[in-house]
Amino acid sequence: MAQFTLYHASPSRSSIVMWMLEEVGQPYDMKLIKLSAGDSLKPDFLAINPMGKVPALKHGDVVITEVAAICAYLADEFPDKKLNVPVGTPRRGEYFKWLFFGPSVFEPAMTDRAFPRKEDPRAASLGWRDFDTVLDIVRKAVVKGPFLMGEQFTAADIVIGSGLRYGIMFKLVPERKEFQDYVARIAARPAAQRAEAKDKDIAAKAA
Ligand SMILES: N[C@@H](CCC(=O)N[C@@H](CS)C(=O)NCC(=O)O)C(=O)O
Repeated sequence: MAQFTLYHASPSRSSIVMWMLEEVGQPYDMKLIKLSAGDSLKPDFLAINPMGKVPALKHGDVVITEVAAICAYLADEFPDKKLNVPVGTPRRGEYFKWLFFGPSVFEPAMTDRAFPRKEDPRAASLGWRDFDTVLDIVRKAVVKGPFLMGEQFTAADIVIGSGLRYGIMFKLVPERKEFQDYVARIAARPAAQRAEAKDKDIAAKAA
């Protein structure tokens, strides 16, 4: 039995964690959760993640949920892979900024764009700005390249880059060259390709 078990619905946000697991190169077992069959809301899975959402990653007796938390955890767990910015390095602050920016700013702003509200909430009470402003912040960060932290590819690229990939796929992020170039750079990584191939294989078997 591998030390990690990924609860995965293919394709979904848990595909991002699969990519991260491929980056750290650790063996992992996979438990497939079929969202269309309501698996995520069944008691067995609710015992793993009471929110009934994938991904969840089991490491020994510990269950970790939330994409960005899992990516940060794995990056710190395997520092030899150089996917984190270590404690004691001032740039860890910027690295953390991007890890948190993904789920707490980029994703909610993109969701607001995808599902506009009937009534605009008070901007000052939201933890994020409008999608165009947020996207421009991401654009300025990726245009310098090659990665968010410069020459070093980190878990933050997996989090923010996956948001961009999905955003482009769902036509929420404009197909601008700077986004496409960055996404192509990270998607070409062997680990990203392995994760994508595994998702294709799962989809083919389910068809
Ligand atoms: N905040 C969570 C979001 C996870 C999430 O929304 N997962 C979706 C799949 S992409 C899910 O499990 N949906 C099933 C459902 O809502 O029943 C994270 O970042 O991990």
